[in-house]
Amino acid sequence: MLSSLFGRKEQEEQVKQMGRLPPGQSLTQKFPVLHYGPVPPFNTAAWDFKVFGLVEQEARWTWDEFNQLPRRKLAMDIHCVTRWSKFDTLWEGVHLKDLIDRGFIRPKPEAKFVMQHCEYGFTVNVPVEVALSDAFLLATHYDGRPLEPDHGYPLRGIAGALPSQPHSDNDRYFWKGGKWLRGLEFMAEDRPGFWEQAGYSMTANVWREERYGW
Ligand SMILES: Nc1nc2c(c(=O)[nH]1)N[C@H]1C(S)=C(S)[C@@H](COP(=O)(O)O)O[C@H]1N2
Ligand SMILES: [Mo]
Repeated sequence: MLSSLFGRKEQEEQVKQMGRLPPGQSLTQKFPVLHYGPVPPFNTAAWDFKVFGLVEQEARWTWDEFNQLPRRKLAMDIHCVTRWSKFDTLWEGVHLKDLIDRGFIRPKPEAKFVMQHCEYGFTVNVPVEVALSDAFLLATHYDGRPLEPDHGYPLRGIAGALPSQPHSDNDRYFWKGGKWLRGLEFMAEDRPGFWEQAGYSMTANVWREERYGW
């Protein structure tokens, strides 16, 4: 953990020396909010989560059912394409690999990409390896509390880097986690999501600084 006794600049120097500050990023102690469009309301009774596309069997969970799935806690460094990074953020939620290992989801062998489907039709694409990596989570909690509405309540994808393992090939910019997540579609071919259609990178690797363009 970075000592909060230090100021922003000192903390940034620390993570830089640890190899955790990607090129072109700077450390923030705040938690900026970034998204397109309004914050959707959450209706417990109407909410569901769907897994579809290239899976042996489609799945659908209500909010109550989703909360019975196996859970994990995860510390993450998150890196926004707008150049702020936030370190040692703590998340809790459901990990896709646990769902697959326990047979809740069975992707077909030809599934190579996952599209996250969010409220209001927002989408974001990642390769299956990223979605199944340790640095990706379907998060319901941040810092021990349910997500704030602005940050994706009740469920969002989290993409980032593991503090203990910087420089993995699976480390993505933070936009690769969709807020207000409602479903996952397994796909054989890659498809651009919302920001990718607007010119952001399909791959979004933070260490290779893949910000814009395909
Ligand atoms: N549904 C939805 N999710 C989204 C976005 C969005 O516009 N809509 N923007 C992405 C972008 S560009 C970023 S940087 C992060 C920001 O998450 P935050 O607001 O919690 O910092 O959410 C990502 N997830
Ligand atoms: Mo972003």
